[in-house]
Amino acid sequence: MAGKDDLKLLGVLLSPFAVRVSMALSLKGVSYEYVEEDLSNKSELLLKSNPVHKKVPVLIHNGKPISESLIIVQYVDEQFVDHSILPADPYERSIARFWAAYFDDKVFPEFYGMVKAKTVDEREKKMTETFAAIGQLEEAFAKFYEGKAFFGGDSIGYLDIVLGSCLFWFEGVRRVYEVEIISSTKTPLLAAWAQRFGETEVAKKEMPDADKVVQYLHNLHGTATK
Ligand SMILES: N[C@@H](CCC(=O)N[C@@H](CS)C(=O)NCC(=O)O)C(=O)O
Repeated sequence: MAGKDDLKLLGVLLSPFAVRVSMALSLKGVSYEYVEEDLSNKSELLLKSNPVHKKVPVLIHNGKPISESLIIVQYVDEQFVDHSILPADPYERSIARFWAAYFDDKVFPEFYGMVKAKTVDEREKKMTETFAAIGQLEEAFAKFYEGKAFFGGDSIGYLDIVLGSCLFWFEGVRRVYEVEIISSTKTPLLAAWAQRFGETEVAKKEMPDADKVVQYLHNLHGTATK
């Protein structure tokens, strides 16, 4: 990396969206300053950098802010050429983008709805919807990626980062609710992928501890930490 790059990442520890950006920068071997935001008291820098959504992550590159994790990861890939994150082939790239958007539009909202659910009935409904949504991803893996170690091929790429950034949340939810979002029985291809993903250097370095999610869930629902 040229010495001229000044990179600042605004994030919060438990944001899988911010973790995506850390993972992308880590894959590229790019150094950056991480700034932990307080979402109950957002900084002027965050409000000024992402005035539309006022959300993390924001990557500020040489003073210029970029928002929305999927867009930031693509930006990082285009800006820093070492270790491509998106596939080179335009069709494969479109497939990776399709499933990344699918994850954010369909899987994550159901999953987060389950996390936030206030009643058992609501949680079970959201759980069923999460399973249905993740089932489509299992089918996508079989159709487009079977035989590959990662969505990115031999090494992790765009879709790996998008899905992989949520694995610590899935683990936290497993510990608290005893529900496996990705399991060897229902989604065997994704379960094997998740195992491989967890063993990568990037995951070991950038994935927050699932204990933090456990703590968050207990605080959210006012229950004692086990
Ligand atoms: N689509 C956004 C989602 C980002 C997002 O939801 N960020 C949350 C933290 S995980 C946030 O900043 N929430 C603050 C708020 O909603 O006010 C992305 O991919 O970057």
